[in-house]
Amino acid sequence: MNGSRRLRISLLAVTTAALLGTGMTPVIAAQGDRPAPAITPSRVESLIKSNARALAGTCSGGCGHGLADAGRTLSAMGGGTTPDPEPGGQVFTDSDNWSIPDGDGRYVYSNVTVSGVSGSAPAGLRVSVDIKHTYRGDLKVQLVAPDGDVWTLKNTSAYDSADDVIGTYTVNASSAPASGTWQLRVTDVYLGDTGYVDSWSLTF
Ligand SMILES: [Ca+2]
Ligand SMILES: [Ca+2]
Repeated sequence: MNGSRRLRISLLAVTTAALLGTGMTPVIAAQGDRPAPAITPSRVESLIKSNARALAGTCSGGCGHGLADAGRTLSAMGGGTTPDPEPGGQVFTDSDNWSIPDGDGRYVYSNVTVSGVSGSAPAGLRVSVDIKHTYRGDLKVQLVAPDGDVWTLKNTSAYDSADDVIGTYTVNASSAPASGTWQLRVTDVYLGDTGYVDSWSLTF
């Protein structure tokens, strides 16, 4: 992706468009992953004016610069007219509940079938996990790829007595194909406290 196109520009006062001639200043805020020093308030103002469209009809007291045109102004700034979408996009989820066997060495598996994603899985595959449990240190949580690759998302920890495993892990899964059956597998290594996989998802 072109760096400059990552610039996300929000037009906050498009509705004040017709007010250009009244002395009010529409606000255009620039946000982005990198500073955009070229976009200064005065340049924005100038671009709004030079890209404005004429107001229809007549205005008592004058029409000012006219109607601000967000699209034309953003194009003139070198930005897109549509913000880039958030990274990633396709989410595959299993939200069925799966009880985790307690302290007997067995795993529970929850499957997510990915289809329609060609090639390899991303280097930044996001794995969101929601496991309800009364002592999360009991749990070892792993991701299994369609080709059998395994990544450990979380290991057991005898002293981690907090509840639940809720979070998002990032896995370099580029060694695995994207499409196929992915598994979250969870084991509980200490008897007593119990829980279940509430849901989990993969974001490609
Ligand atoms: Ca347990
Ligand atoms: Ca659930």
